Amino acid sequence: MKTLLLTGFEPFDHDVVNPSWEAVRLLEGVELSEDVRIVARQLPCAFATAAEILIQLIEELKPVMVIATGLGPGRSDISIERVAINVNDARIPDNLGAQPIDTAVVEGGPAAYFSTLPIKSMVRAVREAGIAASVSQTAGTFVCNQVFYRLQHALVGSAVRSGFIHVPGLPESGQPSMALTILVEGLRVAVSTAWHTRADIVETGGRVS
Ligand code: PCA
Repeated sequence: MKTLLLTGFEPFDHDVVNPSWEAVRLLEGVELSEDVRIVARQLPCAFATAAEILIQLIEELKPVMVIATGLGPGRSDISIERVAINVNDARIPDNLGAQPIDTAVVEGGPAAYFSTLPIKSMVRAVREAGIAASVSQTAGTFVCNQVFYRLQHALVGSAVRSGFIHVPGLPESGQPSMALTILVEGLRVAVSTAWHTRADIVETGGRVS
């Protein structure tokens, strides 16, 4: 059996749950095809350790695809990220108290990396399943963007495609939200579409602002 590595984050900013992990852990073991199944892992919300752990997991599990997910507070849909940028600019401290401001993710690295997932196809498939989704043009400048950038940096030139998805809060957060069962189904559709689609489609999938 081959592995599609799917990660979610631990809670941060005084939250007690992180919907990215709550959803991803329910997808552990899901078979995407006869020979590929999802392996779910949690990442710490810390600049010093999250990307290191992800890269270690890639070495250990030798996945055929890697999709990281995180909570995007205020997001109202499943946001398929297009681009990771080479900037850390933390609005709040991470779970280890680090708050890098205007530092590079990778010193001397390119300004940005694009997702290598078929982002438009993923948006379309999730929408066709009746679940809100869009392409997002920024993954922010906190731990999620850092992990996304390090992920793309680590896999440059590799046949393993990778990317990042931000998810809304849960209804009890009082923020724009999505129910957990819908989130799980939306992520399942997004991940399955990523795995089964080689060439992306060309159509609108972004938001107006
Ligand atoms: N969201 C944060 C970090 C962890 C998470 O789930 C972010 O968007 O950077």
